[in-house]
Amino acid sequence: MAKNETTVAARAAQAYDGSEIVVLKGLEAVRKRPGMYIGSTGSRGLHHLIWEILDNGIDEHLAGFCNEIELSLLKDGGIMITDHGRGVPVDIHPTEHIPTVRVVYTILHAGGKFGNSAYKVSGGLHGVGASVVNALSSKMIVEVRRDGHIYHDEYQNGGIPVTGLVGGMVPVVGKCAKSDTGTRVTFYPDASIFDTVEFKPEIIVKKLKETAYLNKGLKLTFTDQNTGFSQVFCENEGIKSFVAYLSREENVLHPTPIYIEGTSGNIEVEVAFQYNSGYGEQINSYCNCINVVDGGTLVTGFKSGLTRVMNQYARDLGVLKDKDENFDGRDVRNGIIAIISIKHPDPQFEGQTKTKLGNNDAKTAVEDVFVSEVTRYFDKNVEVLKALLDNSLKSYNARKASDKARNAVLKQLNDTDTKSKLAACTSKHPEECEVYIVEGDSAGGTVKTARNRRTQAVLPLRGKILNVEKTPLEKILLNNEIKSMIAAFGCGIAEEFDINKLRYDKIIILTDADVDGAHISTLLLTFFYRYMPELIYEGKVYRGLPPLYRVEYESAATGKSAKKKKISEYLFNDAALEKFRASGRKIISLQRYKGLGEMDANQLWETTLDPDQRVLARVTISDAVEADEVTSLLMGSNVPPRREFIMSEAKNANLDIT
Ligand code: 0RA
Repeated sequence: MAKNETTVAARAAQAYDGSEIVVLKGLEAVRKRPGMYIGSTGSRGLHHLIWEILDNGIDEHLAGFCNEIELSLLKDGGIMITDHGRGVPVDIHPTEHIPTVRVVYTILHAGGKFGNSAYKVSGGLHGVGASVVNALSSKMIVEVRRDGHIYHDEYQNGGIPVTGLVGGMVPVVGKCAKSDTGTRVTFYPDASIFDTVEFKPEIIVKKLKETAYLNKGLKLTFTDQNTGFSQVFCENEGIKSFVAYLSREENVLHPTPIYIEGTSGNIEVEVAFQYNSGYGEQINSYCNCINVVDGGTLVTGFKSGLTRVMNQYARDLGVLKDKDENFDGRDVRNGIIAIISIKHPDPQFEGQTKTKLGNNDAKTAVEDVFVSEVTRYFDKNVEVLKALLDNSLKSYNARKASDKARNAVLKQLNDTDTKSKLAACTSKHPEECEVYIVEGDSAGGTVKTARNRRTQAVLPLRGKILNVEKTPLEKILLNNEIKSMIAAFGCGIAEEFDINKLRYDKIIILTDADVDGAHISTLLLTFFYRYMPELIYEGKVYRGLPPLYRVEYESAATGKSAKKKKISEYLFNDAALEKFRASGRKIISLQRYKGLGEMDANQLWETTLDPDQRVLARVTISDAVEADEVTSLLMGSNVPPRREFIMSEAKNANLDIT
């Protein structure tokens, strides 16, 4: 029997009342398959227990009855969560005939949505309820304050009640002021179920910070009794402050985030957003305080509302003229940081990871509330509106300019002279053709002489290629090296890229085996990865590996009369050279190639071009990602890591020469 499988009968024997067997069966199901209810029995699942109890308090807040929740990590490993809501009802439940509080904490799916419909919304991702937490705890204590009484109920070993009822009711253990109401739940996760039962303060703090932003005015206090650490989270401006926080390092285009709220049907909608001078967009969305990572209908509603409003104003104010096209979504969202938060009575989460909202009414609700409220805002704050329209217009103009530049360049690429540097191959069958991209004209010249003209094309690049990081596409397209690559490959770039038009089966990068060569190859990979990623996904890009050394040695004499022969061999790295030296063969000469240019055509053919002998390394996605990161590091504004990188590379460079 598995460690957490105690039989229902054995557990029932611990209960004081045999009629509870049905309840125990429900809780037993949770203990048998905890993953189905809380996702995992690891640290994530463990913390899910806290969120489940916390959500009940938040629901009470959403219903308008609770402004304060406290969480304390106890010295004995337990956690105590106290809300100052109305207190879970303790009366006898109409159908279960036991105290309602006991129903909530022992009957599966009783959760917070039982009984009356005070609960419009439930926050739990799985909405599994407090009984699941009880089922997975070795001990749970519930203390309810209502009507001046303090009620107590306690459970052990996965939800088995150990408190005797008094006249059918949970016992009163103390008195309090009538105004002092609320629910306190203390529980101890079952160590025989979880891989770890250690709560992590930093995980809790992160959650509470987010929860405070999403529930404006709710005061959340965290205390870790093990360390004495304590922190209060309360955001009176909710997601408006969240956006201000996310924009804190940005150069904002208007002083405070714009905040929108409203209700449509039974869906509550809140949106906060602020623009900055950066590019791109960041939109975070929440449904019932759950981060819907993949967005979905609530984000679609926001986007279409924003695009509609901005285009309408742009026409009304003449920012866009009759002849102009509309702003597209990217224009109006350029530089935005936004939070969308809705409360929905019946959220449907879709997709494999259940991280996308599917409800169509959420789209309509967000769009309607957003459009009507943001219109009111803009009508009163015309200066902000003008700044944002100007921002959209800049993006629109840049987009048009880059479309124009790109089209011009792509058109020009069909002219033969841009291909002039390319030594084409004669075959027109892509499946047998390959193109060598070679560093420098001199190496290029040797490769041209050495190659198989029928199937091997050569494209020499002069010096270093443009770093595409942070260079707009229209500038990139003016770069000659890049132009000749696009022209040679024949398959376009960026959105127009079409791998079916690729003229070669292999694109082989051939650089010297030194720091400069590595740099060029990094820049090339970054360019491919950003603008022609399919080349890498489809495994079309390779690195040629030229040898580092050529050794001549005497063959071992075979038989008396055998003459010793001079034999030569290529070695591709220092390790191979070490191994060769260790073999004890007599070296007649050792040549180190400092670059491709030092090889004659014959040697180059043998070592680097001949498909039967050469060594090629296919470039993988992770090679490309790494190149991209290195490039960002070298270009980024973050100076310290950049310096560090160059220093460590310099060290490598030195090692290389010795
Ligand atoms: C339903 C009705 C009432 C309170 C609650 C649920 C409630 C549940 C939980 C769970 C944790 N904390 C809670 N606080 C309140 C009250 C009904 C009434 O007072 O009339």
